[in-house]
Amino acid sequence: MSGKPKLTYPNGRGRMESIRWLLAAAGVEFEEEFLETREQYQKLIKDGALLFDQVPLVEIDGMKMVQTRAILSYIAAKYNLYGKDLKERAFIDMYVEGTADLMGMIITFVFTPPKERNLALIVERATT
Ligand SMILES: N[C@@H](CCC(=O)N[C@@H](CS)C(=O)NCC(=O)O)C(=O)O
Repeated sequence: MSGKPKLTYPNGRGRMESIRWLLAAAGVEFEEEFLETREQYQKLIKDGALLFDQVPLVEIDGMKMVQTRAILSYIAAKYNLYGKDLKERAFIDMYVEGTADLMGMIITFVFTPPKERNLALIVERATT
């Protein structure tokens, strides 16, 4: 083991992308394992690596961390990127929750029939 955090996720941006950005902003190098088969994913579950049977999985400081926002909070706090005081942290949390809502809208959009999609609302939320 190299000591670098190890990120496990399918080969795509998805929920792992904000974690990659945060590590990059903190100047931390990391390794990645891309899940390409169902068997890889099932092995992680069988080995007890996924607390809620979901990825992203980030192995860091001896922990197998899941849940995107918990991972982000840990990395942000560890590398002093989580505000200088409680109020700044509150604003960071509000921003994180707002962007998570936006991400939810985008994910829902993909699975909504084309005639029912409201792209204008997503663009408005993303830009204002
Ligand atoms: N609340 C979790 C949601 C994680 C999640 O939905 N992960 C998806 C991939 S993006 C997953 O593992 N799906 C497989 C499953 O739920 O069986 C987080 O924020 O990390």
